[in-house]
Amino acid sequence: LGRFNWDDPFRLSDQLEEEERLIADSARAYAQEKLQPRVTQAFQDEKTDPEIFREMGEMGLLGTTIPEEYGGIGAGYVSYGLVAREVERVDSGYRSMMSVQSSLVMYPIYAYGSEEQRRKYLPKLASGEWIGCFGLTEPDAGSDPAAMKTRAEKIDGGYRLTGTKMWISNAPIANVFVVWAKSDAHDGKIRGFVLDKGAKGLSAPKIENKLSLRTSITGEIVMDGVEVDEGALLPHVQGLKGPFGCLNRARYGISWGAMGAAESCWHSARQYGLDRKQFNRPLAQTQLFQRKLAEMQTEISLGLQASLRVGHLMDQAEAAPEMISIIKRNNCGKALDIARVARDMHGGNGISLEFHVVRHMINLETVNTYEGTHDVHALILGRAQTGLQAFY
Ligand code: TGC
Ligand code: FAD
Repeated sequence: LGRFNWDDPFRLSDQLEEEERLIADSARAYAQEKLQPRVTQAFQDEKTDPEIFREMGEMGLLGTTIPEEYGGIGAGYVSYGLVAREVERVDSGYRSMMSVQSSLVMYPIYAYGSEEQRRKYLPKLASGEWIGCFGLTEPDAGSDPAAMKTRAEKIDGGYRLTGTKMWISNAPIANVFVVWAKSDAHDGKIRGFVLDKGAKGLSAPKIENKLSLRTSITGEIVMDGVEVDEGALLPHVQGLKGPFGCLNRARYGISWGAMGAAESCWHSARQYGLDRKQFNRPLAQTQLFQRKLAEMQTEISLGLQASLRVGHLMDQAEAAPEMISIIKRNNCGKALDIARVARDMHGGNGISLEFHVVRHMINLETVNTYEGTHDVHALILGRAQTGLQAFY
C-alpha cells in the first residue's frame, strides 16, 4: 500500500527535481523566518518595507527564471511557482511584490529588451537594489486593456508619453517603470517603454485606504508629457501580446501562490479544530468540520497538481494561455472559498488578524480580481471552446 501524507496527498514533493526542492525549501525558510514575524504589523499599518526586495534578491527569489549572466538563477518555471507558493503562504502582498518584479518587469526587459536594456536593468532588479512596476491598467481600461488611452508621441530622438495608469503594484516606490502605450510612430500599436524614476513629468502617487493587499503598496503612474530617448522603447515586441506574454507568467505564478495562501488557511483551520473543544469534544471531531477539511485538502491537492503540470509544460515552452486561464481562475476562486470557510471555522477568533485567515481572505479578493478577473478568464475559456467572442 502507498503512503498517505495528509498535507501532501498526491506526494507533490516526490514529483520535484532535487534543485526545485532546494529552491522551495530555501524560499520557505526565508518566508517563515523573515516575513511571517512581521506580516501582521505590516498589514495593520499598511506599510511596504522596500528592504524586502533586497532580502528576496539576496535569496535569489527575484527573476528566478532569468539566466545567471543577468543576475537571475536560471531556474525553471516549476521553481518559480514553488517560490510563489511559499511567499504567498505568508501573504499575497509579499508574493505580489515578488511576482511583479520577476514576471512583469524583469521578464519583459529580458524577452523584449535590447542588450543594453538587459545589462542596465536586470542585475539591479535581481538584487532588489531597484524596484520595478508594470503599468497596463488605466482608470478606464481594466479588463479591456486594448482601450488604453496612454499615448507615445514621436519626437526628435525619442518619444513623449502622456496618460495615467491605475492600480499599479510597487509604483510609489519604484525605480523602474515598464509602461504600455499606443505609439503613433507604430500605427497606434501598443508598445512597451522602460522609464526611470525622476523623469520629468513622471509621478506615482500612492492609492490610500486599501483594505486588501495592504503589505504591498499600490499607486497610479501619471505621465504628463514624459520625454524619453529611443533607448526606452522595448524593441522586440508590439501589440497586446507584449503585456500578455508577461501576464502569462505572472498568472501562472499566482496559481501556485493562491494555493499557498489556501494551504495556510487549511492548516490553520485543522489545527484550530484540533485545539478547540465545544460540546466536550474537539471541533475537528465533528462531521461538518471534517467534511470542510476534506474539501480543502481535495481542492488544494488538485490545484497544485494542475499548476505543476502547466509548470512542466512552461519549462518545455508548450503551455497555452488557456491552460494558464484555467489554473489562475480555478486556484484563485478555490483559494478564496477556502479562506472564507476557514475564517468561519475559527469562529470569532477568525476575524482577528492574529489568526491570519481573515487577512488571507481579504487579500485573495484582490488576487481573484487582478491579472484577469475570475469572470474574464471564464470568457477566455468560453471563447476557446465555442469560438464565440462574448466580451462585447
Ligand atoms: P485578443 O484579441 O484576445 O488578443 C489581442 C492580441 O494579444 C494576443 N494575446 C496573447 N498573447 C499571448 N498570451 C496571451 N495570454 C494572449 N492573449 C491574447 C492575441 O494573440 C492577439 O495578438 P495579435 O498579434 O493577433 O494582435 O484581445 P482582446 O482585446 O479581445 O482581449 C480580451 C481579454 C479579456 C482576453 C484580455 O484583454 C484580458 O486578458 N484582460 C484582462 C486584463 C488583465 O489581465 N490585466 C492585468 C493587468 S496587470 C496586473 O493585474 C498585475 S497585478 C500583479 C500583482 O500585483 O501581483
Ligand atoms: P473592470 O474591468 O471594470 O471589471 C469590473 C467587473 O466587471 C469585474 O467583475 C469583471 O469580471 C466584470 N467584467 C468586465 N468585463 C466584463 C465582460 N466583458 N463580461 C462580463 N463581466 C465583465 N494592473 C496593472 O497594470 N499593474 C499592476 O501592477 C496592477 N496591480 C494591481 C494591484 C491591486 C491591489 C489591484 C486591485 C489591481 C491591480 N491591477 C494592476 C489592476 C487589475 O489588473 C485590474 O483591477 C483588473 O484587470 C480588473 O480591471 P478593473 O478593476 O478595471 O475592473
